[in-house]
Amino acid sequence: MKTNKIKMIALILGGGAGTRLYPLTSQRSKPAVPIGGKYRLIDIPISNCLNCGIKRMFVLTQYNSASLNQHIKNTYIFDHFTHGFVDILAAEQTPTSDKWFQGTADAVRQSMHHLANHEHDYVMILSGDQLYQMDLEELTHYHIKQKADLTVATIPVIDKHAPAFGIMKVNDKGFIDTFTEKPPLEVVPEWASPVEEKYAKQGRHYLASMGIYLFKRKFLEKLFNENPDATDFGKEIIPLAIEQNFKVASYPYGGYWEDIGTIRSFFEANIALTDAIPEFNLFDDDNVIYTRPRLLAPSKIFGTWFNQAVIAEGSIIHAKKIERSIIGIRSRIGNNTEISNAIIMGNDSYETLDEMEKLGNTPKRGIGDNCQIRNAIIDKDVRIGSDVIIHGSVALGDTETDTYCIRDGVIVVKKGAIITNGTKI
Ligand code: ADQ
Ligand code: ADP
Repeated sequence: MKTNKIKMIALILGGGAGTRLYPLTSQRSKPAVPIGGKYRLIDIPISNCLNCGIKRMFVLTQYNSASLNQHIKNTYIFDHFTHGFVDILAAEQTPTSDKWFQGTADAVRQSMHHLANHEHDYVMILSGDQLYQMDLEELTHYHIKQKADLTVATIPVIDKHAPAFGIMKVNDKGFIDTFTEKPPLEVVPEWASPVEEKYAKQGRHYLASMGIYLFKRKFLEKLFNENPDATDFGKEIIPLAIEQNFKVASYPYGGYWEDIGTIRSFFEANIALTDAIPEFNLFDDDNVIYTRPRLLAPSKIFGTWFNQAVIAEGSIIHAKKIERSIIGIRSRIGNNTEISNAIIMGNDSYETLDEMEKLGNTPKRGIGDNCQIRNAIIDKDVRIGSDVIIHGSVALGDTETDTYCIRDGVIVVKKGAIITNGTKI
C-alpha cells in the first residue's frame, strides 16, 4: 500500500486517568478494557492502522499494566520484512520530567524522543477510546493534496453534542478558520456551519473535531518548541496553529464514529454490536479487527434461547434466555438464568473441577443458576452465585460498593467480585 512508502508513525492516546470508565479501569489501563466479547479497546485503533498500511505505532498510556503488555506482546507480532511494531509508552520519570502526562499534547511531547530513532515525516495521532473504521490512507492522501501542516478529521454533530467536542468553522478551501474547544451550549448556535443536506436533516450543523490529527513531523516539532507550556491539543495546540496562520485542514468524515470514553457510551456501543447489521462491522474481510489468538474451544450451549447475542469462544452456557447481550470469552452461565442488555466480559482462565469442589460456599467463577441480569456490565473473573438479581435502571442513582458501581443506570460488577446467592441489586 502507498502509505508504506509515506513515512508515518501513529501515536495512539491510550488514556488519561481513565476515571470516566471506572471501575473497568480500576485494575487495568484503559487500552486494556475488554470490548465486544474478545477484543480490547486498543485493538480498534491498531486494527484501523494495520488495515490502512500503518505498521509503526506507539500506545501512550498513563500507566502500564500486565494485561496491556501481555496483550500487545502476544498479538502484534511483525516479521522482519515488515519493520512493524506496537510499543507501549507509559508516563515515566526522566532526568527532565518527573510528572505524569499533563494532557494529550503533553503525552505526545514527552514521547517525542522515542520517535526520533524511527525515520518518519508524518505523525498520526489517534484516540484510544473511539469505535470507528476510517480509511486513514485516504486521510493521508487528502493531507498531502492539501499541502497541509496539520489535518484534523471532522464529523458533523447536533447542537446538544457540540459542547463535548472541539467545534470549528471551515472555509471553502477546506481549511479551518476558527476553532473552539468544548463551547458552552449557549454559544453553540454561533458555531453552525453549512453542511450537506443529509446532515442538515438530522440537525447535524456543527463540525466537530474527532481528536484524530495528522501532523507534518517538522510542524509538530516546531509547535512544541515554540509553545513549551501547551499541554492539550484541543485547548491549546490546534487553536495556536490556526492563530499562527498555519495550514490547518479539515478532513470531512461521514461514517460511523462513537466516542466510548464513558460507561454509558461504552455500554451502548457494545450492545449495538448485537444489532442485525451493526454500524461497526466485525464481519468484514477487508477491515479485520485484530486481537489475541487464544486457541479456545468452541462454545457449548445447552438449550438456551438466544436473540441478538454475540457469543465469544470457550464458553459453557446453560442459561434459559440471552438477549441483546455480549457474552465474553470463557463465560460460564448456569441453568435457568436470564440475561438481557448486558455485557458479560468472561474469564481469564478456567476453574478445574478439583478447584470447584474445594470452593465450599464460594460461588464458582461465572454466573450461577436462576439469575436475572439486565442493564449491567459484568467484568472478568466475577463469581455470581445462584438466584441473584442484577437490574440496572436509569431510576438508580450513581453509587459504589465493594463489589459494584452504578453509573448512568448501568450496574458494573467489579472485576473478581463475589456476589453471593440470593443477592438483589
Ligand atoms: P476529549 O475526548 O475530551 O476531546 P481527552 O479526554 O483529552 O479529549 O482525550 C483524547 C484522547 O486522549 C482519549 O483517548 C484519552 O483517553 C486520551 N488521553 C487523555 N489524556 C491523556 C494523557 N494524559 N495521556 C495519554 N492519553 C490521554 C478531544 C479533543 C476535542 C475532540 C474530541 C473528540 O480535545 O477537540 O472534539 O477529542 O473525541
Ligand atoms: P484484564 O485486563 O482483563 O483484567 P488481567 O490483567 O487479569 O486482564 O490479565 C489477563 C491475562 O492474564 C490473560 O491473558 C490470561 O491469560 C492471564 N491470566 C489471568 N489469570 C490467569 C490464571 N489463573 N491462569 C492463567 N492465565 C491467567
